[in-house]
Amino acid sequence: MRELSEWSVSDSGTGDDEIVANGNRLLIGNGYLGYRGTVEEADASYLPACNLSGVYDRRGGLWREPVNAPNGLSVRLRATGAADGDHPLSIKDSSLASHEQVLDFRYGVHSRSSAWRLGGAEVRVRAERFASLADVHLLCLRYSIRADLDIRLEIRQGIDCVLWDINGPHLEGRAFARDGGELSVSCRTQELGIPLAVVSLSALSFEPASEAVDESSGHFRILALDAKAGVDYTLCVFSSVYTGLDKDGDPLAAARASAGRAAAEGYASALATQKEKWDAIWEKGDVVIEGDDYSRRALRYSLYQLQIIAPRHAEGLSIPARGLSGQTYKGAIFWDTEMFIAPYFLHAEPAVARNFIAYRIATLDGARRKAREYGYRGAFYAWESQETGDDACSHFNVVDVFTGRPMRTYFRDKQVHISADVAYSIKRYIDITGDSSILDEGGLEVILECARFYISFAYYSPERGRYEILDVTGPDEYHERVNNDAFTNRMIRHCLDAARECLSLLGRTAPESLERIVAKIGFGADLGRLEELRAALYVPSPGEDGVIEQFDGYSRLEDCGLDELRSRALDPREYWGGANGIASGTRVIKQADVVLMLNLFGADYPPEIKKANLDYYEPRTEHGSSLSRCVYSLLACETGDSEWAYPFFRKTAEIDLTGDSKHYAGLVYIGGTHPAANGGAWMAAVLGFCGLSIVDGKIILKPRLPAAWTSVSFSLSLRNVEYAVVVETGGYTIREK
Ligand code: IFM
Repeated sequence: MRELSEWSVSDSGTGDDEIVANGNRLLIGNGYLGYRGTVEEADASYLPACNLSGVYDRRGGLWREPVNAPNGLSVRLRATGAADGDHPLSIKDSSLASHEQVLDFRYGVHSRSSAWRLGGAEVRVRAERFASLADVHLLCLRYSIRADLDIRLEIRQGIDCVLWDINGPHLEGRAFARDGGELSVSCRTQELGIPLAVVSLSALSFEPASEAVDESSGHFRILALDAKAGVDYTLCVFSSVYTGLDKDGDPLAAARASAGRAAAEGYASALATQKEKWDAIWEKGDVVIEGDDYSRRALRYSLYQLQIIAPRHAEGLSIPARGLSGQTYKGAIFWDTEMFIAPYFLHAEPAVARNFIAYRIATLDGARRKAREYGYRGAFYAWESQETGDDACSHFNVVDVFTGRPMRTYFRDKQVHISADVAYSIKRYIDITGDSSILDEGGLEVILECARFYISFAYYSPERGRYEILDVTGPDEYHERVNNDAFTNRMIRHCLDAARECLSLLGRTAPESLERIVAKIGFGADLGRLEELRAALYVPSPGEDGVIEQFDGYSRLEDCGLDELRSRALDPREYWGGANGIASGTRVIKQADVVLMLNLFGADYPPEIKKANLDYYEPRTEHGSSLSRCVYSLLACETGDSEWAYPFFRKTAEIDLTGDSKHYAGLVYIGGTHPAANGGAWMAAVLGFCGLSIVDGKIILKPRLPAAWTSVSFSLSLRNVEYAVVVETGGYTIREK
């Protein structure tokens, strides 16, 4: 049973599916690591993970994916002297009498309370943990045991090295060390030999009857405890993770120092600091919806999911499509970050949005390599980008449910809009923050290289006297290899405009920098081509009925309804796109496409065009991607239909609470958290219902709240000034904080 309260979500499920869902739902993290919401006794079958940001590994010929660190918060309890024999006290054991896990999403604290009935005795465990914001390497756990009769227990506490990996194992060369209550594991990744160390330092409130060490599947202390009825026995565990990518010297020494500092400070004090840090985060990042408790809670929970993966600790890191909830989607960064996640941070904490751009600047060479690989110039960003910017997306990215064979997919080579998405996010950052220094720090180079990619990609049709964009895949991934995808063409036009505007902006503010950058990448020869392409690039416009055809020939496809299409599916996991997908020959689309374009370039289109396309495309949209519903919600707000938009917002905001989303693309597991939808929920609430936009540094609000909401309050960080904004049905107030 799941319950959502003001600042917490709880669940008492113990079935296999519920355990996996809670791993995502009750995730804690701090941008450096994500720690799944599993119980302390979890073995690999519970899919536990301490997922590290920006650390990747490849084993053999398998997909490259992020590394899960050995689990330094492992605690397993065993009743060794119960009347009815030995019992492992796990939530899967038949002696379990009650169980509940709670995530406090105000302070990022996961807790659990579980009781087991063993003959006449009840043993209860209460545990609480958090991923420190003060020291991002650190996880802190307080674990207490109480029995109502005297009972002998065995506690196995330490670092579990048997991990849940999708394409692992990734760590080798394990070495253990021990110093009293401090256990450590040092190892390295297989592919690049990156050193990694985990320390687990425990402080006990009791004297164990005996103590031993177990090194079979990790590094553990085995503590015998003669528990007396009614007495609390507590372990505080401080676990620290460092890798060779951290700039702190030897990972083991750094992890020992970090855990040692925390142990000296103590759990209670570390928790108090954690709360102060979270208060500061919410001061900038909170959004409070009044009048509708469920929406307020679900939106805050979505923002929590974004905050726990925000990379604040290092320059040049971004956010993967499944956050830090595991290795799904290869831990890769998609367009999700630029188009769905960045807007929240751009308005609440622009420094984080700047870091996403720093990541794209740092990976520009990877994008250049990809362009060259396909015979183009400039920068073709990876569809699935890891630490170097090389594309982790395979040409066979979905496994067919019927044959078990990998299917040729075209996400990697045809979703060319990705480079324009990157350029879009840089331009938007400059427009909103007014901070154009990013141009001189690599931003202009990125935009110009993206423009150059399109210069070399576009095809000039002498017959039609225009440039066309052929053989691409738009956001709607069910229709591959199409011509003149409206979204893609419009995004490319924006990229060319961004290049021209940023060239002239830097020319005004720092002419020497401009000269240096243009000379460095030899863009002088492309300036004329840029103008030519911009002047003659074809962007599809609305037909007589106001509808913009998604791509050439879309309207000639079978117009079968969604229900009819669903009835044709033979397997609930089958992939609807690709060469033989059931959607490919129809007008059913996977996710918002033209409608997204109308949102991004709203000023170009009158309201009746927006409405016509909303009405046309929504019934034909599967919303098979978590990126879809928020986009419809946004456009419906603009066309004045907030009530229609409202359920789309709710579905988006609750996605990681309910766990209601696709878990498979063909046979490939795609479960985890959904940062793009979390960001989409913010967009729908603040950009959609509140009608926020920033024009020339000025805050514009056009309130159109749904009937259930009485107000929305949020902070806005604009050009180094913090504002408190309150939007109500009939008006708004803006105050400098
Ligand atoms: O980027 C998205 C894509 O648009 C749809 N499939 C999932 C990807 C990752 O979220």
